[in-house]
Amino acid sequence: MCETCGCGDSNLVPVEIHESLLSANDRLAQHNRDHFAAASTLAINLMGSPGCGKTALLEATARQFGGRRRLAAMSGDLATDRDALRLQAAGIPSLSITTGSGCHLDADLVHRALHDLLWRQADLLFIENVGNLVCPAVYDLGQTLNVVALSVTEGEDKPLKYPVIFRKADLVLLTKIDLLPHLPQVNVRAIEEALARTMPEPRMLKISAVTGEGIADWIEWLEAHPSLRREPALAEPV
Ligand SMILES: Nc1nc2c(ncn2[C@@H]2O[C@H](COP(=O)(O)OP(=O)(O)OP(=O)(O)O)[C@@H](O)[C@H]2O)c(=O)[nH]1
Ligand SMILES: [Mg+2]
Repeated sequence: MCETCGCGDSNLVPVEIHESLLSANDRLAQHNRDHFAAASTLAINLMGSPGCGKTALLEATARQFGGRRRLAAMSGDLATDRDALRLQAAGIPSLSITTGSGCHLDADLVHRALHDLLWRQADLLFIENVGNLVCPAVYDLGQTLNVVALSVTEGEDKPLKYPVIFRKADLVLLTKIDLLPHLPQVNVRAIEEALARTMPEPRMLKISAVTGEGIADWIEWLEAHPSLRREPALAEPV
């Protein structure tokens, strides 16, 4: 049961308390946003179901950048720091935000993590949210971009069934496309149609963290963002 957003049982959190929690969160999110702007760091809230490939995407992202951009990451995880360790091994300064029973990150958790992570020099800060298609969509973290990863095995109807998170997404990454040859029943066109009915400005890229297909397009999309520092920070791969 989620005590903050009441996702487990909405009767347990009165509406007025829920709204006041959200407005407190929004104030802190703005504070985080000010920090990101002052440091010229593009912050990305990466969301998606458990196991959809968020950490694998970030590992592939680090490989593709090859040190041309400074990256940093924080990973929301109920009980382990495994994702942060994977990202550190991939060369991304990272820390874990352990949420215990919490099913999402909030602005306060991110703000506290900002004090413990060397992120100010980073061009891009990836905030890997807790694997969940519901609550992460509700809590502003101060990010500039919302990216949702959706793997090919989750079902074509997920944008229709979980519309809030897809409505807020600036980009959807269809992950694990290397599996498609083994999944004749998966209809990518139906996923695109569901996104077209959900996202105000539908935008989807197909990627595989395993083969690297589509990762260059994802990097190109990030590089095109107007608030990303124009000159890549580092000349040589690390
Ligand atoms: N075939 C294939 N498998 C992938 C791909 N990306 C991730 N996986 C596998 O999917 C599983 C989950 O990947 P993760 O990167 O841990 O997923 P996640 O979304 O970070 O998971 P949580 O943080 O636990 O929510 C692992 O076994 C990965 O090896 C991909 O592009 N293709
Ligand atoms: Mg992960």
